[in-house]
Amino acid sequence: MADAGMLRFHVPEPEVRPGGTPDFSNVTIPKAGSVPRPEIDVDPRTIRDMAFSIIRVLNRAGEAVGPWSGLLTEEELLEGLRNMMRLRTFDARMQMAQRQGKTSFYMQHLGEEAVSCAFRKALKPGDMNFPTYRQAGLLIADGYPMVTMMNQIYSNEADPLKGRQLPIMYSSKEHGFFSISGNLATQYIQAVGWAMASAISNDSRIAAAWIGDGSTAESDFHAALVFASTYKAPVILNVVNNQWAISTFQGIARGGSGTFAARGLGFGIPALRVDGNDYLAVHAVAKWAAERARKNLGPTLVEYVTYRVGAHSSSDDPSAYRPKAESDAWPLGDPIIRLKNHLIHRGVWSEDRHIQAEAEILETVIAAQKEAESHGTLHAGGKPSTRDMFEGVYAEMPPHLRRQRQQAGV
Ligand SMILES: Cc1ncc(C[n+]2csc(CCOP(=O)(O)OP(=O)(O)O)c2C)c(N)n1
Ligand SMILES: [Mg+2]
Repeated sequence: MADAGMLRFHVPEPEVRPGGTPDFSNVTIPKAGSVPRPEIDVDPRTIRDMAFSIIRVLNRAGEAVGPWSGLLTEEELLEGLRNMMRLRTFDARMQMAQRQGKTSFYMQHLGEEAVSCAFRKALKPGDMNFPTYRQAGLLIADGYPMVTMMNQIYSNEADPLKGRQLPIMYSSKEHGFFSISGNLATQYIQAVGWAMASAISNDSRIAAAWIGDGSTAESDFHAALVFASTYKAPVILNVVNNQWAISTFQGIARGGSGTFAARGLGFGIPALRVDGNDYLAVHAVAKWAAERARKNLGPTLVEYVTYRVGAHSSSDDPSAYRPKAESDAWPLGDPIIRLKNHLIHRGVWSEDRHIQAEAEILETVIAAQKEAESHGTLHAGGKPSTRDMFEGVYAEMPPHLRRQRQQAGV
């Protein structure tokens, strides 16, 4: 049959599948320091090309270069390194705890530690994040107690959420961490709504919306952009592009747009892409976007270009859909090693101090774990009270729930 007139359906495919050689030659990486830093009140139409570039500060020699560098002190950088190391150690221990049956579920941040740890430092107390399950660094970098996070993961008697949430779905109003929703993308419109409410009530607190590459395919993402751009909401619209949405590669949700950042252009929202494995670049871009929000200049869309080194969750096996060595081939490296090398280059850190810090951090994480486990784990020890199940939803308990509670004898 002649081909003329026959329609074809297009399904984007990843470049390589298991067994193949990883290849990221299609990811264009600009030189560190090469992307300009515009004024925060720049006309978005004049910076459209930034949605297709990548802002980078740390170069391959470990130097911090260009107009986005120089915002953090050495103490702040050392703290950043420690926070990322704490998150990585926490992840490793909790992943192991899941394999030991102490919790039903865990999600790691391996390779993405810079995104949430550095971002947190651009916010002020009272600002509110609407995170996904892959931003625990927002809590860790803000000093939220690890033992409380573990209590939540174990759903034990000290779990502040009383076993009502899936493990890792933390919530802390005091630390600006809105309750995580398992229904992807719902938090994006909530963040914009919260930011609008803050502005309507003449408050000074800003919001940060978080979403993964895959979840931008949800209509909530697009609806959020309409409201954010129309009302110039004081919100930072974050998209964490870690290349994968479980087994689906980012090309499916990205479609033909070129980049996720470019989604903002149709709405007139300034859109930046940043090296998500560069602690300094993430912080500088977050700060730029936060200043815009605080000065009533409206939303900023930020795409963090990173790579999900670990499995999607403890229930996932990535060897079924991507080459095993793909993470080694990722051209933007590892966020902890890159910051470590930078600090060594500056003469304020060393290989020995790094090894010592690793050991100290492991010790404190193990101590927190012991304390959390003394309050119970999934199948052993203390649990939230059955009574908790009935409380915390209604201001006044409806009669049918009161009856059920009486029947349960709690
Ligand atoms: C509305 C909705 N659809 C599907 C799912 C199942 N699901 C959970 S995580 C996930 C992948 C999300 O990928 P991405 O947004 O890229 O975030 P990442 O896990 O890579 O951080 C999917 C499909 C869900 N939880 N909610
Ligand atoms: Mg993803």
